[in-house]
Amino acid sequence: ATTARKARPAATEDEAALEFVTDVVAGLEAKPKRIPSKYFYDTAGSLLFEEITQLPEYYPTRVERGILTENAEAIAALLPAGSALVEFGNGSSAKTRIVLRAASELSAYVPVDIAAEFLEEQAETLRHEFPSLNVLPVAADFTRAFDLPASLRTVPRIGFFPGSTIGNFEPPDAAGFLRLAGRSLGAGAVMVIGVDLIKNEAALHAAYNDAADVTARFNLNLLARINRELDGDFDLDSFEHRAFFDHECSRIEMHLVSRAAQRVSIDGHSFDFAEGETIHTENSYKYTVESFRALAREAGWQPIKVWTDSDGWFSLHVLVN
Ligand code: AVJ
Repeated sequence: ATTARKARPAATEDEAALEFVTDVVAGLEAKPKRIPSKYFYDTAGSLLFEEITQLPEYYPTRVERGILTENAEAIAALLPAGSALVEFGNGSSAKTRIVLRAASELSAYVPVDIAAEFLEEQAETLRHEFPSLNVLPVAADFTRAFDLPASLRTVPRIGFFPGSTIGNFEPPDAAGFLRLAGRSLGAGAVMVIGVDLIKNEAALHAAYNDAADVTARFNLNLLARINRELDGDFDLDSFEHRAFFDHECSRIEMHLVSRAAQRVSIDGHSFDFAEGETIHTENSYKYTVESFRALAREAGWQPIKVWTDSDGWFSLHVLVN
Protein backbone atom coordinates (compact mmCIF):
# COMPACT_ATOMS: atom_id res chain seq x y z
CA ALA A 1 0.00 0.00 0.00
CA THR A 2 2.91 2.41 0.64
CA THR A 3 4.10 2.32 -2.96
CA ALA A 4 0.59 2.93 -4.25
CA ARG A 5 0.34 6.05 -2.11
CA LYS A 6 3.57 7.53 -3.37
CA ALA A 7 3.05 10.88 -5.14
CA ARG A 8 3.52 11.11 -8.89
CA PRO A 9 7.13 11.76 -9.90
CA ALA A 10 7.88 15.45 -10.57
CA ALA A 11 8.54 14.75 -14.28
CA THR A 12 4.91 13.70 -14.76
CA GLU A 13 3.65 16.94 -13.22
CA ASP A 14 5.97 18.98 -15.44
CA GLU A 15 4.78 17.03 -18.47
CA ALA A 16 1.15 17.65 -17.51
CA ALA A 17 1.76 21.41 -17.11
CA LEU A 18 3.55 21.55 -20.45
CA GLU A 19 0.74 19.66 -22.16
CA PHE A 20 -1.83 22.03 -20.64
CA VAL A 21 -0.11 25.18 -21.93
CA THR A 22 0.56 23.57 -25.33
CA ASP A 23 -3.09 22.49 -25.77
CA VAL A 24 -4.47 25.86 -24.61
CA VAL A 25 -2.20 27.89 -26.90
CA ALA A 26 -2.87 25.61 -29.90
CA GLY A 27 -6.61 25.58 -29.17
CA LEU A 28 -6.85 29.38 -28.94
CA GLU A 29 -4.82 29.79 -32.13
CA ALA A 30 -7.24 27.46 -33.95
CA LYS A 31 -10.35 28.69 -35.72
CA PRO A 32 -12.88 28.21 -34.24
CA LYS A 33 -11.19 28.43 -30.84
CA ARG A 34 -11.42 25.36 -28.61
CA ILE A 35 -9.97 23.85 -25.42
CA PRO A 36 -10.18 20.10 -24.60
CA SER A 37 -12.84 19.35 -21.97
CA LYS A 38 -10.47 17.18 -19.91
CA TYR A 39 -8.98 20.44 -18.56
CA PHE A 40 -12.20 21.19 -16.64
CA TYR A 41 -11.08 18.86 -13.89
CA ASP A 42 -8.63 20.60 -11.61
CA THR A 43 -9.60 20.38 -7.92
CA ALA A 44 -12.05 23.32 -8.19
CA GLY A 45 -13.54 21.90 -11.39
CA SER A 46 -13.94 18.43 -9.91
CA LEU A 47 -15.80 19.94 -6.95
CA LEU A 48 -18.04 21.96 -9.29
CA PHE A 49 -18.78 18.82 -11.28
CA GLU A 50 -19.78 17.09 -8.03
CA GLU A 51 -22.19 19.98 -7.48
CA ILE A 52 -23.59 19.52 -11.00
CA THR A 53 -24.34 15.87 -10.28
CA GLN A 54 -26.64 16.98 -7.45
CA LEU A 55 -28.65 19.46 -9.53
CA PRO A 56 -32.33 18.63 -10.13
CA GLU A 57 -31.89 19.27 -13.89
CA TYR A 58 -28.81 17.05 -14.24
CA TYR A 59 -30.55 13.67 -14.66
CA PRO A 60 -27.59 11.46 -15.78
CA THR A 61 -26.09 10.86 -12.33
CA ARG A 62 -29.40 10.27 -10.60
CA VAL A 63 -30.78 7.99 -13.31
CA GLU A 64 -27.57 5.97 -13.66
CA ARG A 65 -27.36 5.57 -9.88
CA GLY A 66 -30.92 4.17 -9.98
CA ILE A 67 -29.96 1.64 -12.68
CA LEU A 68 -26.85 0.60 -10.71
CA THR A 69 -28.75 0.23 -7.44
CA GLU A 70 -31.54 -1.78 -9.02
CA ASN A 71 -29.13 -4.15 -10.77
CA ALA A 72 -26.22 -4.25 -8.30
CA GLU A 73 -26.61 -7.97 -7.60
CA ALA A 74 -26.77 -8.83 -11.30
CA ILE A 75 -23.70 -6.70 -11.96
CA ALA A 76 -21.76 -8.28 -9.08
CA ALA A 77 -22.63 -11.73 -10.50
CA LEU A 78 -20.83 -10.80 -13.75
CA LEU A 79 -17.56 -10.01 -11.93
CA PRO A 80 -15.24 -12.98 -11.32
CA ALA A 81 -14.15 -13.45 -7.68
CA GLY A 82 -10.69 -12.01 -7.00
CA SER A 83 -10.81 -9.60 -9.91
CA ALA A 84 -9.74 -5.95 -9.88
CA LEU A 85 -12.16 -3.15 -10.71
CA VAL A 86 -10.43 -0.51 -12.86
CA GLU A 87 -12.39 2.74 -13.00
CA PHE A 88 -11.64 5.29 -15.72
CA GLY A 89 -11.98 8.83 -14.31
CA ASN A 90 -13.19 8.11 -10.79
CA GLY A 91 -14.69 11.47 -9.76
CA SER A 92 -15.96 11.00 -6.22
CA SER A 93 -16.51 7.24 -6.63
CA ALA A 94 -20.15 7.63 -5.49
CA LYS A 95 -21.36 5.11 -8.08
CA THR A 96 -18.42 2.86 -7.40
CA ARG A 97 -19.60 2.40 -3.82
CA ILE A 98 -22.78 0.76 -5.12
CA VAL A 99 -20.69 -1.79 -7.04
CA LEU A 100 -18.10 -2.21 -4.25
CA ARG A 101 -20.81 -2.94 -1.70
CA ALA A 102 -22.42 -5.58 -3.93
CA ALA A 103 -19.18 -7.16 -5.21
CA SER A 104 -17.54 -8.18 -1.94
CA GLU A 105 -15.18 -10.64 -3.68
CA LEU A 106 -13.11 -7.97 -5.47
CA SER A 107 -9.37 -8.07 -4.78
CA ALA A 108 -8.62 -4.47 -5.70
CA TYR A 109 -10.08 -1.16 -6.79
CA VAL A 110 -7.98 0.93 -9.20
CA PRO A 111 -9.32 4.45 -9.79
CA VAL A 112 -7.54 6.14 -12.72
CA ASP A 113 -7.91 9.91 -12.80
CA ILE A 114 -6.10 12.99 -14.08
CA ALA A 115 -6.91 15.09 -10.94
CA ALA A 116 -4.10 13.63 -8.81
CA GLU A 117 -4.82 15.47 -5.58
CA PHE A 118 -8.58 14.83 -5.63
CA LEU A 119 -7.87 11.19 -6.53
CA GLU A 120 -5.66 10.67 -3.46
CA GLU A 121 -8.24 12.22 -1.14
CA GLN A 122 -11.00 10.02 -2.51
CA ALA A 123 -8.80 6.92 -2.33
CA GLU A 124 -8.02 7.61 1.32
CA THR A 125 -11.72 7.94 2.13
CA LEU A 126 -12.46 4.62 0.38
CA ARG A 127 -9.70 2.84 2.33
CA HIS A 128 -11.46 3.77 5.55
CA GLU A 129 -14.87 2.74 4.23
CA PHE A 130 -13.67 -0.58 2.76
CA PRO A 131 -10.77 -1.65 5.02
CA SER A 132 -10.34 -5.04 3.34
CA LEU A 133 -10.20 -3.58 -0.18
CA ASN A 134 -6.82 -2.86 -1.79
CA VAL A 135 -7.24 0.69 -3.21
CA LEU A 136 -4.54 1.43 -5.81
CA PRO A 137 -5.05 4.86 -7.40
CA VAL A 138 -3.30 5.64 -10.68
CA ALA A 139 -2.84 9.34 -11.53
CA ALA A 140 -2.98 9.29 -15.32
CA ASP A 141 -4.77 10.56 -18.39
CA PHE A 142 -6.82 7.49 -19.24
CA THR A 143 -7.17 8.60 -22.87
CA ARG A 144 -3.55 7.44 -23.23
CA ALA A 145 -1.99 4.04 -22.58
CA PHE A 146 -1.11 3.75 -18.88
CA ASP A 147 0.37 1.01 -16.70
CA LEU A 148 -1.75 -0.86 -14.20
CA PRO A 149 -0.08 -1.61 -10.84
CA ALA A 150 2.31 -4.57 -11.27
CA SER A 151 0.56 -6.52 -8.50
CA LEU A 152 -2.52 -6.87 -10.75
CA ARG A 153 -0.74 -8.52 -13.65
CA THR A 154 -2.23 -11.96 -12.98
CA VAL A 155 -5.65 -10.84 -11.74
CA PRO A 156 -8.73 -10.61 -14.03
CA ARG A 157 -9.68 -6.98 -14.66
CA ILE A 158 -13.09 -5.35 -14.96
CA GLY A 159 -13.38 -1.95 -16.54
CA PHE A 160 -15.87 0.50 -15.03
CA PHE A 161 -16.65 3.67 -16.95
CA PRO A 162 -19.85 5.20 -15.58
CA GLY A 163 -21.25 8.71 -15.99
CA SER A 164 -21.31 8.78 -19.81
CA THR A 165 -17.80 10.23 -19.79
CA ILE A 166 -17.44 8.38 -23.11
CA GLY A 167 -19.77 11.07 -24.49
CA ASN A 168 -16.88 13.54 -24.34
CA PHE A 169 -15.02 11.67 -27.08
CA GLU A 170 -15.64 12.15 -30.78
CA PRO A 171 -17.21 8.82 -31.86
CA PRO A 172 -14.03 7.57 -33.61
CA ASP A 173 -12.03 8.47 -30.48
CA ALA A 174 -14.63 6.69 -28.32
CA ALA A 175 -13.99 3.55 -30.39
CA GLY A 176 -10.24 4.16 -30.03
CA PHE A 177 -10.58 4.48 -26.26
CA LEU A 178 -12.57 1.23 -26.04
CA ARG A 179 -9.95 -0.56 -28.13
CA LEU A 180 -7.13 0.77 -25.91
CA ALA A 181 -9.06 -0.14 -22.74
CA GLY A 182 -9.52 -3.65 -24.16
CA ARG A 183 -5.76 -3.97 -24.55
CA SER A 184 -4.94 -2.83 -21.01
CA LEU A 185 -7.72 -4.90 -19.42
CA GLY A 186 -6.88 -8.06 -21.38
CA ALA A 187 -8.74 -10.75 -23.34
CA GLY A 188 -11.97 -11.91 -21.72
CA ALA A 189 -12.23 -8.77 -19.57
CA VAL A 190 -15.63 -7.33 -18.73
CA MET A 191 -16.46 -3.65 -19.15
CA VAL A 192 -19.41 -1.92 -17.43
CA ILE A 193 -20.11 1.41 -19.09
CA GLY A 194 -22.76 4.12 -18.68
CA VAL A 195 -24.00 5.90 -21.80
CA ASP A 196 -26.40 8.85 -21.94
CA LEU A 197 -29.24 8.49 -24.45
CA ILE A 198 -30.91 10.82 -26.95
CA LYS A 199 -34.12 12.22 -25.47
CA ASN A 200 -36.42 15.25 -25.72
CA GLU A 201 -34.47 18.42 -26.30
CA ALA A 202 -35.97 20.36 -23.37
CA ALA A 203 -34.62 17.83 -20.87
CA LEU A 204 -31.20 17.81 -22.56
CA HIS A 205 -31.07 21.60 -22.65
CA ALA A 206 -32.05 22.01 -19.00
CA ALA A 207 -29.36 19.56 -17.85
CA TYR A 208 -26.64 21.83 -19.27
CA ASN A 209 -28.35 25.17 -18.47
CA ASP A 210 -29.28 24.75 -14.79
CA ALA A 211 -31.17 27.48 -12.98
CA ALA A 212 -28.48 27.81 -10.28
CA ASP A 213 -25.76 28.46 -12.93
CA VAL A 214 -23.47 25.78 -11.55
CA THR A 215 -22.75 24.52 -15.08
CA ALA A 216 -21.87 28.10 -16.08
CA ARG A 217 -19.40 28.31 -13.17
CA PHE A 218 -17.99 24.90 -14.13
CA ASN A 219 -17.44 26.11 -17.71
CA LEU A 220 -15.92 29.45 -16.60
CA ASN A 221 -13.60 27.71 -14.14
CA LEU A 222 -11.58 26.67 -17.17
CA LEU A 223 -10.62 30.32 -17.69
CA ALA A 224 -9.95 30.77 -13.97
CA ARG A 225 -7.70 27.71 -14.09
CA ILE A 226 -5.77 29.17 -17.05
CA ASN A 227 -5.34 32.40 -15.05
CA ARG A 228 -4.12 30.44 -12.01
CA GLU A 229 -1.82 27.94 -13.68
CA LEU A 230 -0.72 29.59 -16.92
CA ASP A 231 -0.48 33.21 -15.84
CA GLY A 232 -3.52 34.17 -17.98
CA ASP A 233 -5.45 37.43 -17.69
CA PHE A 234 -8.96 36.33 -18.67
CA ASP A 235 -11.64 38.67 -17.30
CA LEU A 236 -14.24 36.11 -16.23
CA ASP A 237 -17.05 38.67 -16.31
CA SER A 238 -16.53 39.27 -20.00
CA PHE A 239 -17.27 35.65 -20.99
CA GLU A 240 -20.55 33.77 -20.68
CA HIS A 241 -21.68 30.17 -20.70
CA ARG A 242 -23.58 28.75 -23.69
CA ALA A 243 -24.84 25.16 -24.12
CA PHE A 244 -27.19 23.69 -26.74
CA PHE A 245 -28.14 20.39 -28.34
CA ASP A 246 -26.98 19.85 -31.94
CA HIS A 247 -29.37 17.32 -33.52
CA GLU A 248 -27.24 16.62 -36.55
CA CYS A 249 -24.20 15.62 -34.50
CA SER A 250 -26.31 14.21 -31.63
CA ARG A 251 -24.34 16.16 -29.04
CA ILE A 252 -24.53 18.90 -26.45
CA GLU A 253 -21.99 21.61 -27.25
CA MET A 254 -20.65 23.92 -24.55
CA HIS A 255 -18.98 27.20 -25.38
CA LEU A 256 -17.65 30.29 -23.63
CA VAL A 257 -18.83 33.40 -25.47
CA SER A 258 -16.83 36.61 -25.48
CA ARG A 259 -19.18 39.46 -24.51
CA ALA A 260 -16.94 42.05 -26.22
CA ALA A 261 -13.99 42.46 -28.55
CA GLN A 262 -10.97 41.89 -26.32
CA ARG A 263 -7.40 40.69 -26.14
CA VAL A 264 -6.28 38.06 -23.64
CA SER A 265 -2.72 37.14 -22.79
CA ILE A 266 -1.56 33.72 -21.59
CA ASP A 267 2.01 32.75 -20.83
CA GLY A 268 3.37 35.52 -23.09
CA HIS A 269 1.01 34.75 -26.02
CA SER A 270 -1.87 37.05 -26.91
CA PHE A 271 -5.23 36.11 -28.38
CA ASP A 272 -7.86 38.38 -29.93
CA PHE A 273 -11.56 37.76 -29.47
CA ALA A 274 -14.34 39.36 -31.54
CA GLU A 275 -17.59 40.20 -29.75
CA GLY A 276 -19.66 36.99 -29.76
CA GLU A 277 -16.70 34.77 -30.65
CA THR A 278 -16.66 31.51 -28.71
CA ILE A 279 -14.26 28.97 -27.26
CA HIS A 280 -15.72 25.49 -27.80
CA THR A 281 -15.09 23.76 -24.47
CA GLU A 282 -17.04 20.50 -24.60
CA ASN A 283 -19.00 18.01 -26.68
CA SER A 284 -21.24 15.56 -24.86
CA TYR A 285 -22.44 12.94 -27.36
CA LYS A 286 -25.75 11.17 -26.86
CA TYR A 287 -26.38 7.69 -28.27
CA THR A 288 -29.17 5.21 -28.79
CA VAL A 289 -28.74 1.74 -27.26
CA GLU A 290 -28.15 0.37 -30.76
CA SER A 291 -25.76 3.11 -31.94
CA PHE A 292 -23.60 2.55 -28.86
CA ARG A 293 -23.62 -1.23 -29.27
CA ALA A 294 -22.49 -0.81 -32.88
CA LEU A 295 -19.61 1.42 -31.72
CA ALA A 296 -18.56 -1.14 -29.07
CA ARG A 297 -18.57 -3.99 -31.62
CA GLU A 298 -16.48 -1.90 -33.99
CA ALA A 299 -13.94 -1.53 -31.15
CA GLY A 300 -13.70 -5.29 -30.57
CA TRP A 301 -16.13 -5.66 -27.66
CA GLN A 302 -19.14 -7.96 -27.51
CA PRO A 303 -22.24 -6.34 -25.95
CA ILE A 304 -23.83 -8.94 -23.66
CA LYS A 305 -26.27 -6.97 -21.53
CA VAL A 306 -27.90 -3.53 -21.29
CA TRP A 307 -30.10 -1.94 -18.66
CA THR A 308 -32.01 1.34 -19.03
CA ASP A 309 -34.35 3.27 -16.73
CA SER A 310 -38.09 3.12 -17.45
CA ASP A 311 -38.00 6.43 -19.37
CA GLY A 312 -35.12 5.24 -21.55
CA TRP A 313 -33.00 8.27 -20.56
CA PHE A 314 -29.77 6.47 -19.68
CA SER A 315 -28.17 3.10 -20.44
CA LEU A 316 -25.72 0.82 -18.63
CA HIS A 317 -23.95 -1.65 -20.93
CA VAL A 318 -21.98 -4.79 -20.13
CA LEU A 319 -19.35 -5.65 -22.76
CA VAL A 320 -16.96 -8.59 -22.99
CA ASN A 321 -13.56 -8.29 -24.62
C1 AVJ B 1 -18.76 14.10 -17.12
C2 AVJ B 1 -18.71 14.26 -19.48
C3 AVJ B 1 -20.45 13.05 -18.41
O1 AVJ B 1 -21.12 15.50 -20.47
O2 AVJ B 1 -22.68 15.46 -18.98
C4 AVJ B 1 -21.72 18.08 -17.14
C5 AVJ B 1 -19.73 16.73 -18.08
N1 AVJ B 1 -20.52 19.03 -18.64
N2 AVJ B 1 -22.21 19.31 -17.37
C6 AVJ B 1 -21.50 15.48 -19.30
C7 AVJ B 1 -20.65 17.92 -17.96
C8 AVJ B 1 -21.49 19.88 -18.27
C9 AVJ B 1 -20.47 15.44 -18.18
N3 AVJ B 1 -19.60 14.24 -18.31
